[in-house]
Amino acid sequence: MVSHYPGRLIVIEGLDRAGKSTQCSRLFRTLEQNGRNVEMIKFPDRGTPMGQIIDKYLTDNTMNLSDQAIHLLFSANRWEQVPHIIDKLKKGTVLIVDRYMYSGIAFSAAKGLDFNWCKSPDVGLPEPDLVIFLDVSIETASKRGGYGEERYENAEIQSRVRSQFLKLKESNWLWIDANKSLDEVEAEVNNEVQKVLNNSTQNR
Ligand code: T5A
Ligand code: NA
Repeated sequence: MVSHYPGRLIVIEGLDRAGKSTQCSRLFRTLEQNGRNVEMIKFPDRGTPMGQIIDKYLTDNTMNLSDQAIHLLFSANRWEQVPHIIDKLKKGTVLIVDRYMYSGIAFSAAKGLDFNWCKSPDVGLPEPDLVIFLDVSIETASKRGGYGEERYENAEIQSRVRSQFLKLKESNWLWIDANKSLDEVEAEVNNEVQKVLNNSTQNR
């Protein structure tokens, strides 16, 4: 599916420590070097007032917030960026998005909230042209830097989250084995993104 704006929305998803932020930066650099008008966005955006509550929730296990309330905050944290996202897409920017609604749904549904209820607050967000899912094994992820510091970083939660992601997978998803080296994953990402961008140039 290709959006009706000249820009493109590329989402990178995956479990914790799958390499999302690293691959987003690498993709950004490549596209920038190729002369593309490109920008990176990350969710949660911890820099806004809502993002600061989310950050506290993730880093402070003693903070009590109902599962529904934090779910809605994560979603609102995306909605607050929508005017900016649409503005950029209208200007032809390629937006690289580090986590999106899929993380929102998968993490909350993994806690036991109703799957369809979890989906509803994000209905209407700009649809991605491509979702790249970095699939890392829990063993590999747990050996990567900083693992275990935040609320959801344990094997049991991560494996439940992965099953929820599987339910969200659609035809515009690319599922990559993220246990491979950074360079191998990067090559696959570049390859697939290039296809989406070539496609959109033809359609313009
Ligand atoms: N969440 C998020 C919700 O519950 N609801 C929501 O709506 C949203 C949006 C924080 C938490 O919030 C939850 C999900 C999360 O539990 P976050 O801020 O995205 O989300 O989390 P971060 O801590 O920023 O990121 P991650 O832990 O998910 O890590 P990344 O970005 O996947 O991994 P990255 O690139 O930082 O890499 C981690 C380390 O691994 C190495 C890197 O060099 C780095 O040291 N690495 C590799 N090493 C070898 N081979 C590879 N292929 C490697 N890839 C990465
Ligand atoms: Na990250």
